[in-house]
Amino acid sequence: DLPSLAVVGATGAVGAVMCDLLSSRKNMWGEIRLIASARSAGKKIMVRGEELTVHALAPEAFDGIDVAMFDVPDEVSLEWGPIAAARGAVVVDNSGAFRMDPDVPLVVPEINPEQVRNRPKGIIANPNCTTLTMIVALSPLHHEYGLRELTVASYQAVSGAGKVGIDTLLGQIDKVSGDHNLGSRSGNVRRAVGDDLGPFPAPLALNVVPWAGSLKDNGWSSEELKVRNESRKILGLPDLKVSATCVRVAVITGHSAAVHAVFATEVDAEGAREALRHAPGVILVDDPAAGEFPMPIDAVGTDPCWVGRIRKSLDDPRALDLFVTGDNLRKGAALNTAQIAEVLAAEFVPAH
Ligand code: 11C
Repeated sequence: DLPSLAVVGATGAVGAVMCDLLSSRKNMWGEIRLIASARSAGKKIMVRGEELTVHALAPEAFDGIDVAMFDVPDEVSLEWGPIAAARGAVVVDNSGAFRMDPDVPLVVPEINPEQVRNRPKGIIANPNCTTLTMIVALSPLHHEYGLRELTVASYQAVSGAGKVGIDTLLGQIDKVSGDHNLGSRSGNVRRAVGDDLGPFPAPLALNVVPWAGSLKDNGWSSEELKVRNESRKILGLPDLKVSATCVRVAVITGHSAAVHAVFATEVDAEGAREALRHAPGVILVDDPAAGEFPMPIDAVGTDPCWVGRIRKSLDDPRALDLFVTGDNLRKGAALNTAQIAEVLAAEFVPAH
């Protein structure tokens, strides 16, 4: 018998991508049960060509479930992850609730798939989308040269903040389109956009906002600390130096990052490209002469981490500069979660 799977948060932005992925990837699952808040219970969603009815989140909803994927806010995962685990499901959680728990592995299947077995709490965590976008490309470079330091500036899409993020930007674009004088004076864009900032601290249309997440100590944002802490845990480098500045841009889907990476040994741009050409989950798009760069408008809807603009630093023979882009809802969230669940699914299938 194939293992059973629950998708918790099936009606959110990531949940919708998850339902698509479950319909298009190799099927590893018996029953698939969709679960969401009571508000969404009863909705119908197509998965694997079959119309499924969304169940309300309740302890019994996990009965008979082998693997439960959670795409819900931190506080929902914190409460319901342990309930699902206590009912016998292995939980793969895409929130920030458990990522830094030493008893919860933080897994990227291209990098540390063996970690799925170290799960004393029955919970496995999926990294933050900004971390995921760059880490898949950084791991092969770490193996080649030995990573020591990262300086990162992110360019994050509004869908990282969920459906409300997408709706907010689209609404703002409607408000600013057609007025050709908006760019000439401070305050013009704010006035045109009005009060509807959605989940963001400032207008996103015609703007860049150097903020994602919540305020932590000494001016750092939660998102910037996640990039640092999660990169260290995934790569097994507790002393890795990481400085991140997380920025929101007017992109619907596709997180990007400019990365300056310092290594233990001298690097070589062509050697780095060669390592990335053969790396799982990576696509090298690095031909500036032909106008080919990794960009969100191309990466959206695709699986790999797109990487390019690879340069050896002019001032440090041990450093590389590069640019990465990936679909924050796919590899950044639903796809990585599905890949972890697929590693688990193999455990439930009796060996022949
Ligand atoms: C964003 N990366 O783009 C965030 C959303 O820790 O999973 C995901 C937050 C998280 O806003």
